[in-house]
Order: sequence, then structure tokens, then C-alpha cells
Amino acid sequence: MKDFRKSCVYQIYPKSFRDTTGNGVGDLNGVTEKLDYLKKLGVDYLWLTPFFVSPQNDNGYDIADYYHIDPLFGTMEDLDRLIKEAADRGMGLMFDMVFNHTSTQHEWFARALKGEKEYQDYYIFRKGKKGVPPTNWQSKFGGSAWEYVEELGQYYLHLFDRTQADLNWENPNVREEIRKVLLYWKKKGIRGFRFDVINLISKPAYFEDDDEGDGRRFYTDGPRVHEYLKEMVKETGLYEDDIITVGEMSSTTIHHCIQYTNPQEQQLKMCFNFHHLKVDYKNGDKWSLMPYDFMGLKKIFHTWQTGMAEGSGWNAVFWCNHDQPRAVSRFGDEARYRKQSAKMLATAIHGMRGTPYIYQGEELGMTNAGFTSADQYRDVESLHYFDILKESGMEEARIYEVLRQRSRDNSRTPMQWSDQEYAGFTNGVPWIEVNRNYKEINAEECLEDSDSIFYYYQKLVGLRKEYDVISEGGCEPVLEDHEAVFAYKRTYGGDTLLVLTNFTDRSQSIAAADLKLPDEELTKYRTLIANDGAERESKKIRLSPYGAIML
Ligand code: TEU
Repeated sequence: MKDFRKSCVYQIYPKSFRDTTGNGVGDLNGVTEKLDYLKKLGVDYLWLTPFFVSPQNDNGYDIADYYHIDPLFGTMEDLDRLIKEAADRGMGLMFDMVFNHTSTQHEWFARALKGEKEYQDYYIFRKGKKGVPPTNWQSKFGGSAWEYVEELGQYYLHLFDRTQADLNWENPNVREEIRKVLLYWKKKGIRGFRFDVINLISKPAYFEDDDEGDGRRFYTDGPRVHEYLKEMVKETGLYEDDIITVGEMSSTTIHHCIQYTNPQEQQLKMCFNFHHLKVDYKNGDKWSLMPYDFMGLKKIFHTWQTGMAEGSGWNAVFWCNHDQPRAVSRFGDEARYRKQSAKMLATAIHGMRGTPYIYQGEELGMTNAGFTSADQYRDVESLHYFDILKESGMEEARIYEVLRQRSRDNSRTPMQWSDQEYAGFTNGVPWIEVNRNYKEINAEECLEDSDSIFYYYQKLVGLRKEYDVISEGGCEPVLEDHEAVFAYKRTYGGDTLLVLTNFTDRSQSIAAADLKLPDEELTKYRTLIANDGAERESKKIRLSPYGAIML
């Protein structure tokens, strides 16, 4: 049985992982083909983003049938084989369950549109106010969160795309349907579940305009969310020891995350929050660029690390996923110090208290897409914002710059397996362009180089299994006011772990005294892992550009 505190989860975006049919879209057999690679990395769970039947308006986060696999990705036999082959290698699958909304192509929604009251109550339909939507809430992808249905004379709520209709969790039948889906997949042997935007499922009893914002304060960590989660978990037996669950929490608070994950509550094992990934949003706006605020980033990490520990909550810790730009391009240096900074960023996360997640390609140091023209983008959000920013009067060149830094497609370019055509991802034409740097950055190259980012990650994953101080220890900020180095200390039993990471391209020197240690104490620490940028002297540690060390 796996202990989620010692585990590492690897996220796969199947569409961009490995295509075995030549249609340009990755598939389940592609994942099976690469299991030995994943095993070598040492990860415990494979989180696969949704591959259920879907019109793919939001790459599968618009589910039309929770029980069937979209033929685009393969068949049930392919899945069965994947489950078995992964289990044979000691890895469990984690499914991505999207229960805040369904595709408008789901049968429930179709029946609602046909006038069946029972199914209308599966969604959130409301009358407008004299030709105006029921509230002024905004969709997360831009524009109103309400869509008018002529035939019914009503609007339905969609917090995301208008083809993603929000489900009505107040309706016990909806909750029952959701439990059925979970039990079905659990019985098939799925060992983990990720719940998409699960803290948005509970909407307020009354819908009113938001004079201060886009409406999120009314439904984020909403009134009945904890009750719903407890019920769902209890009725499906999801709190069992060997099942891992993670909730994706949008704009949440530590207070709520403790409640979601404290074992006494029996809700989820851990949750994602995104506060550390908004430190480069000017005034909190994703589409306004600014250099990232390093001191702000440190503060968020320290606050969440210590706050969750104090409340016995548990974090999922990560830099990258399919919605975020590549970390090395964002917080590191994607050119001269790419390898060094990728390893530094990995060290910062993998020493933390929590369960680390690696997103496909992160272990190779893959970078942002570098797209230069609108027709290279595929993401529904990027395409919406292209228009929205244009209408707002932004110059086209600036829009391209914003998308180059912020588009979700930055992380969705095909996995770079080799220096062959299309990076060895497909024999056909990929659904989204391959990053041009695939000849230098690819898995084959990484596997041949013992000093590669891949092997550095492999070592980090192993250290968590070996040392209880990494998996169990408490945490304390170190060098809080330092303007270049992010550092922390973990303690467990008689052991202390120190993690020091230099986020700049300037060398830094940290003396024992800076760490509040007597000189002779520092010499007692053993180096567990370091990139090429860290050097130890008797009384100090030198960190060259993007240097990192774990002691
Ligand atoms: O994302 C939820 C979410 O709030 C984001 O991270 C979102 O991508 C961001 O707000 C856009 O600026 C989840 C999925 O991870 C994402 O891929 C889906 O598009 C979304 O839910 C809807 O299901």
C-alpha cells in the first residue's frame, strides 16, 4: 500500500503525451507504451486529464459521458490494459473527475433542453431580468456566466465555457449520479481521483449581482461544499487508505483547505491551490503582465507550508500543470541557465511538506511554446482572450506578448521524446505544434546524460521515500528577508533538513550565521542533493546562479 505522504504524482495530458495511431492526437496506448519511462522516474500515481466522451471544446473538461472513453483516445480494452500494466509496475491511475459542470452535449442537458423538468433541475436555470442575465457574474473564460436558451426563455449558469453547464448540486439526484460514476471507476481499479474545481460546486441559495467582482465570492468554497464532499466520500468509500484524492481549489483559503484535508474531516487527502502562481498577475489580472514578485512568492509558500501543517492539512505541491505556463520559462531562465534553474525549481518544491506533482515534460525542463501567430493557439481560453483583449483596445503585438507568457497552450505542446520529426510524439501531424527546441530538449537526450534534469527528479522522488523528515517533518521559514534565496527548514525526530534555492542569476553566499547556526553545526549537515550551482565551504554555502542544495 502506498503512503500518499511519500508518493509523487505524475500528470499526463494524454492528448499531448504520445500518439500511437498517427492521427496527431495522443492516446491511452501511448501512455501504456511509456510506462517503463515513468517507472524509471519513480513516480507512484499517474494522473490522466479527462479522456471521456467529449466534444473537446475544453480538451475533455467538457464531459458528455462519464462512463465511456472518447474514441479519440482509445477503447475500454486499452484502458484495462493500461490499468493492469501500470499496476504491474507499482503505479496507480488517478482519474480527473469534472463534476462542477458537464458538456452541453451530455444527455442530461439535452433532455433539459427538450423541456424535461427533471433534467432541468440537474442544472442551474434562471429567468433573466428584463432581457438581462440573472446576475452580472463573469465566466472564467471571459464574458457573461449565463447563456440564454430561447426555447425555455431562461438562462443557464456556466462558470467556464458556455458549452460547460454548471450542475446543480442542491439536487440529490445529481449527487447520486456522481456517486455512481465514482463507484463505477473505483470498481475498475482506479486508485486516485482528482476533482476539478471542486470548491465551486456549492452555489448560494439566492443569486445576486456582485458589485465588487466577478461573482466568485458567492460560490467559491460555497455554503454547502464541505457537506457535499463528506457525503460523496462517505458514500463511495473514498477515504480508504490506499486511495488518493486531490481537490482542485480555485481562489481558496488556508482555512478551507485545512477543512478539506484534515484527516478528521474525512473529505479529501490533499488539495491544490494557486496563490503562488498569481505572483506575476498585475492587480490580480492574468492578462496584465508584470515580473513576478519574488518576496510575495516566498511569503505565500511559507504561509501555506506552516499554516497547513498547524491545522494538520495536506498540500499538493507543484509548479506546473496543463493550465500554467512552464515554470522554467516563468520563474527560472529558459536560455542560459535552463538546466540549472529547472533543477533549482524542482528542489524548492520537492523538499516541501506535501505531495509533489510533476507535469509531463517538466522533468526534461520543457519551456513555453514560443508561438508567434494566432493560428498556432488551440486553447478555448486563449482564443476568447485574443478577441477580448483586442476589443479592449490592446495592440496586436502586445496581445501576442501576453499570450506568449500566459496561454495555457504553453504547457500543452507535445511531449518531446526524441530529436526525430515531431519530437517522436506522432507519425502524423500533431494537433498542436511541437516546440521548436525539441532537438535540444527531449527525453532521449535526458536519459543518456547522467547529469540530466530527469535523473535529478528521479533522485528527488527517491529522497522523499527514504527520509521521513521530507515526508513528515514540520516546516519553518529560513532567510525570510533574503531577496534572492528561498529557503526553509524541516524537522522530524532528531533530523533537520535545510533547503536553499537561489532564484537569481547572481551568486549568493550564505553563512552559517545567516542560518542562525554555529559554524561547526553547518559542517555536520550532509548534502542530500545539489545542482551544479551549490558549493559547500566549512562556514558557508555558495550558490552560483540558480544554485540549489538540500542538506
Ligand atoms: O481549471 C480551473 C481553473 O480555475 C483554472 O486553472 C483555469 O484554467 C484558469 O482559471 C483559467 O485562467 C480546471 C481545469 O484544470 C481546466 O483545464 C479547465 O478548463 C477548467 O477547470 C474547467 O473545467
